[in-house]
Amino acid sequence: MTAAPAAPGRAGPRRPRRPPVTEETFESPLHDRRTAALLGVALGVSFGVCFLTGVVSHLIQNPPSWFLWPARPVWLYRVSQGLHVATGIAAIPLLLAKLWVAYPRLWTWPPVRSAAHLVERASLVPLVAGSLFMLFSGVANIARWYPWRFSFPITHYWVAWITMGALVTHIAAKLGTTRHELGRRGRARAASAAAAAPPADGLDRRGFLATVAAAAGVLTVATVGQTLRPLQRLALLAPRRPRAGPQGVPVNKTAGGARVLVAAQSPAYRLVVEGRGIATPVSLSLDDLRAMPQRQATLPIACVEGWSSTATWRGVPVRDVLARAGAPPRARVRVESLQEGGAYRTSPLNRKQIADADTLLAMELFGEPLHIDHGFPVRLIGPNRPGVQQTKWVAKLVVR
Ligand SMILES: Nc1nc2c(c(=O)[nH]1)N[C@H]1C(S)=C(S)[C@@H](COP(=O)(O)O)O[C@H]1N2
Ligand SMILES: [Mo]
Repeated sequence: MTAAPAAPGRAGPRRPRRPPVTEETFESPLHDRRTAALLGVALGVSFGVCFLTGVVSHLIQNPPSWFLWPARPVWLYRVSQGLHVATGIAAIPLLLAKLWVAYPRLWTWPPVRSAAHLVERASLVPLVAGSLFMLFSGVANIARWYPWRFSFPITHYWVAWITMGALVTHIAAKLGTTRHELGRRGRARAASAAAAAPPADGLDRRGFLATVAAAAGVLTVATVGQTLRPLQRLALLAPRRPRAGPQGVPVNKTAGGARVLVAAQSPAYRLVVEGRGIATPVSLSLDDLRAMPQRQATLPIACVEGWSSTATWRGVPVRDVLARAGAPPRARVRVESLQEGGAYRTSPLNRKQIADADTLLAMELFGEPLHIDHGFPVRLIGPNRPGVQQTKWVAKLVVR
């Protein structure tokens, strides 16, 4: 007969009580600090690029007075927003893997060791919730699915700052561990541990990380063709193809959806130029605009949703129309659409964009009159602008 283990409490000496589940309960060798550190670095890079490109996109769309976004190079916004969406998508498998590797640490005992440890643990709440929200809302937005009532751009922007604040706290707290795990001694220790105990079954660290990298790679290759022409045929998971749409260009908002079918096709259509320095508003018919010197430009539409499509446009430079209306030099302009509601019915033009001859009031696309869904009779198209600012069905230029 074996002795029964002493019942804790009444008779035996008091030992610190441990909960039934602790960090040690989780046995997979993949829940280790080195795997977590490697994934953390990959996530830090993708979140960093995603955040910076997101802030740039936000500044372009809500320009403060000190911010003057240039019109050149033509492709800059396309690349920056393509990176924003691609790094966000690639971060999905990285984040899920990181959460799985690190979650046993939630059962760390004792739960709080010091004030710094408390801050570090508390910052996990905004970090994890924020990261999941950012990736989920971003994917829903590019799929044009809005299962919520809040404004996507405003919420996505502010939650990004909260998440980054929590991420900086987290990195500061983990810098020592990461350095150690990825440094020479960490590598040596990991190698000797692997030699001592080769995994009996299942994935080893290398296999696990390769699987996560492959998942990120497949997601990237299956979506990045929405903006990278050579990979277009592989863009099986992308919501848009760069050539699918009327006149070979995707449409984001149709004329019917914008309720401009009647106004856009009315013979009474006039483009009005008014505002600062213009005593009497100038009103130009389509024939007036067609009689002016035309200019052709090959420029992409680069949507915030990550797709882009290059096309050849023809029309009148905005600066020529402003000159004809007698607008003062170095002015700024607000472009207004015939569309009466909706967030994208107006867009700003800064002085660099106006000075660029390729900032056009376009009337033709690939040599044909604009399709009404692409903004007939007149749309704005300018170099290095986000798609949301390429205003369709232009009715008015307001000089400011
Ligand atoms: N008036 C108006 N213009 C608009 C929009 C809109 O909703 N209303 N959407 C913008 C967005 S988000 C994009 S990406 C481009 C797309 O242009 P396209 O439909 O010709 O491809 O149009 C822009 N111009
Ligand atoms: Mo867009």
